[in-house]
Amino acid sequence: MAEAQGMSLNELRDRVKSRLTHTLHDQPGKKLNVLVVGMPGSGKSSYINSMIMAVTGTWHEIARYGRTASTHEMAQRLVGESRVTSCLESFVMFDDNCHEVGESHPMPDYNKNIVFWDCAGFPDATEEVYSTIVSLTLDGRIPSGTNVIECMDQTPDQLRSKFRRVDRQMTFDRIVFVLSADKMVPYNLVEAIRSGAEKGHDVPFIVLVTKVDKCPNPHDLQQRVLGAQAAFNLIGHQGRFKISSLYCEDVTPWPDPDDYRVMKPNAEIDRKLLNIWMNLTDPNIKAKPAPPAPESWCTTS
Ligand SMILES: Nc1nc2c(ncn2[C@@H]2O[C@H](COP(=O)(O)OP(=O)(O)OP(=O)(O)O)[C@@H](O)[C@H]2O)c(=O)[nH]1
Ligand SMILES: [Mg+2]
Repeated sequence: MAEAQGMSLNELRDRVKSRLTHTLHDQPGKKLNVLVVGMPGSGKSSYINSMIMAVTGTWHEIARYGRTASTHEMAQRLVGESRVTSCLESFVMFDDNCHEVGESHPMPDYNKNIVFWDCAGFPDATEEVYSTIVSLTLDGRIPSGTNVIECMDQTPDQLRSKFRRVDRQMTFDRIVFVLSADKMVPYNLVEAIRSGAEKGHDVPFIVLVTKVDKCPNPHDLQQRVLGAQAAFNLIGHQGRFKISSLYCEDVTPWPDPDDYRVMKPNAEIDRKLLNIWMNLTDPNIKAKPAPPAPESWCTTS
């Protein structure tokens, strides 16, 4: 990442656009899959939208985020309005809506082969259930659109038998764990995801601490970050730690209520997220392929 230091924001953005355009260009049909996990309301959906905004400068809500869900109670109420993610849902990044009407695509030769998977946050799931769901997801056994919240009351064995069908084309290349700076580190969830991710996959991690603006005291923020680093115990380049606020009404609202735009570009957020793009698209960081499925399981080609 040292090479990205000292670059102007525009240079960094151009470098990222070039990386995105060339990602897997020698492997037609293959996708770069990124699984986004974290506690409810931590900012997973906002992160996906913000990663597009950092590259294009256009706010495009592909993952529905909790518009006003500043508290968990509000988030609970919004479940009925589908503002809270309850499914495992895949999003092709930089689709044809990612730019202003009348403008051309910011990366005309990009293959639309980067897919982010927004996974519902699980407030009450046991470590074993969450870790099984993460592991099954990484095996390519949970299809996009599955309501994973409804699966939470099942046992690991029930889950394994429910999701028998393996998509052998599917591998996850990265996991992004989103942690909110104003909340305690969810140790159970961290452990569940670590063990789910390690079961035969060894998927490189990025931990992103969000909502830094909600933690104005630098000492408190430092304590949170140290606690999270200890919980993840990230080593080598299998793990990266990032800290940034995301595009949201609290931090980056568009100043003119009569303007159709929702979020105002923010150079500090863009720089941090573009650096995350550099890491996500680094061809030297690789996940191990998922282990072969037992023969008794039905597989898709
Ligand atoms: N202040 C502040 N608010 C943020 C930030 N990032 C996201 N938010 C807000 O936090 C709320 C929850 O964000 P979401 O992106 O919906 O969170 P989520 O993790 O997808 O939530 P679930 O789908 O319910 O699990 C929304 O109101 C966001 O606008 C941030 O960095 N700072
Ligand atoms: Mg969400």
